[in-house]
Amino acid sequence: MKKNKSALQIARATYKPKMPQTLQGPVKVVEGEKTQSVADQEAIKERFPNTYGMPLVRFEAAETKKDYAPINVGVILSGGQAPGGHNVIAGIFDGIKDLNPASRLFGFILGPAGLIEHNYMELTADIIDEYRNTGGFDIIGSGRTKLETKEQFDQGLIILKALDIKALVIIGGDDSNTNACVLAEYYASIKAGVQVIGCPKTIDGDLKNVMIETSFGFDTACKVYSEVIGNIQRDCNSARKYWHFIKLMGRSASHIALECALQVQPNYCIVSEEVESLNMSLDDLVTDIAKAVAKRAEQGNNFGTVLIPEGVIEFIPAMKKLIAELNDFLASHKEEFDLIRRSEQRNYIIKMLSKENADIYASLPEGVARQLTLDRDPHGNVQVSLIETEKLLAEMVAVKLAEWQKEGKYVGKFATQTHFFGYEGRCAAPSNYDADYCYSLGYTAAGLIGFGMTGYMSSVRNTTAPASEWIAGGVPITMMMNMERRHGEMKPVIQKALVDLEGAPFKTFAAKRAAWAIHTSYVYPGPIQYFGPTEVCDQPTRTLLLEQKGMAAF
Ligand code: FBP
Repeated sequence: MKKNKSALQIARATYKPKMPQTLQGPVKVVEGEKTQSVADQEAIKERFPNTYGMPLVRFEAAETKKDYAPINVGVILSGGQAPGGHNVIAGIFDGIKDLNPASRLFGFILGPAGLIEHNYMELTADIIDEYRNTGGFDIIGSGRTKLETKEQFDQGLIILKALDIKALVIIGGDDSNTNACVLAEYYASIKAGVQVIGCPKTIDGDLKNVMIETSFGFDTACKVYSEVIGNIQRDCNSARKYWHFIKLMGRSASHIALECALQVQPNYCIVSEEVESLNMSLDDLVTDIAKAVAKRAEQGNNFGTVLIPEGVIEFIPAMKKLIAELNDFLASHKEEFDLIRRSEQRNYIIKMLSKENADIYASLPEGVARQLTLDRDPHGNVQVSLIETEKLLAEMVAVKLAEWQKEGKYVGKFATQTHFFGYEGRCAAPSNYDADYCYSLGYTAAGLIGFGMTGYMSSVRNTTAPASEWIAGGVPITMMMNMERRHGEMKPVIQKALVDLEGAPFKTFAAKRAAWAIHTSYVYPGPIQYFGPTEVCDQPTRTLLLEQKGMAAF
């Protein structure tokens, strides 16, 4: 066995990602309808005069291969890791080599900062081969530097020109692709001669729309979390003594929690979007969970599982207001706050907040109150992954049950375990779905480059069908945009896809959850399988199946 490599890694390196039939030979581009942004058309058009209104494009098989000149391409991994990133890069590499074997690929190191700081490496065949079908972004690293100012774009152009790079692929989430679009527009406006193409990445699953079925990494991450939740469910059904409160990553949308719920059938799953739409308070949420615990206790079942999306705190309307005031306050008083003695910080914040928010802040357990004042991310947001919502809810449910016990309304035992699953899934070896999807996204990006496109996102659709039937093409990024207030200013941004409460995934969950709450209906998905029968190895997520085939698919 090779040093530093597991047997699975060695076997997996030889996996050949499945691809759409159309990409397996010469292709031509077929133009579809001209596009419009999803909202605020006039405002978006005004800001993107060179890249607005372009048509959808689709690749179709051609009789003969066009002649392509060799091209140098740059690639950036932006934001949080997501399984499959290395296959996107492998797909780009193979794609541009197929255009012309003299083409070259350069990776910018540690995210957008690599472009600005001129930190790069050439990605040659031997390097690419080491990373095929592996998880992680370690081939070139990733970072969260925002690429948004003209100075940064000009600085980037210096190195792009020096390396004779004519196209740049940015692999990122909604914010990074918004920035890719702004960069594409800017380079087009100054006739820089550099195309910019985006690729949809994020385990959170919230970069999707009519033309982008899913962001890569969502499939693998959810399968990893579901495996572990399944194991916990089997443990809790064996010992029958704990309630497990499990927080799952997903900064804002609840797609991950919902997908895991559909896979494992827990006793309770919070969907943040529903919490907001019902205008629930923290106490409402705690009461609802406590009721589920009490009902199971009536049948002698003092165990269960509760899934918690990490972003829930910001969807509780009262907490959202509190966090907004805290964000504004800390943005202007951070230095003063840091000088206050740790033991006094809580009282200091209570004094500084409006009465309504101060009352809520004062009612929070010490730990969570502190976590709400921790450093913000580069976008000025609370880092929700640092807030221990799972502990907060477990503690508050315990208090509620103790009150009910005194009043004679609850008889049972309530012992808890808390967990947070996030980083465990972000760099897992990509499932077959992600390995195939990512390779096709990368190969498609190379095709878009070959046909001279800019301001497009690589799109691979129809992915619940066998890979040979997938549809590859490009979507103008401006099509996904609307105007939103960011830091007090209206900005064009890609619309984030939250859980649709009218959609089949949520409706299916809503139809089943009452039964899952009372009965022990756990499903144990087991680990991702990379080799074996297709019904075991090539299943897309429940979310995608339900979205494409309706509730009957469950
Ligand atoms: P992206 O949106 O950049 O893909 O990252 C998503 C995510 O994994 C969230 O689920 C999580 O809240 C956040 O990143 C954690 O960020 P960090 O890696 O900076 O701790």
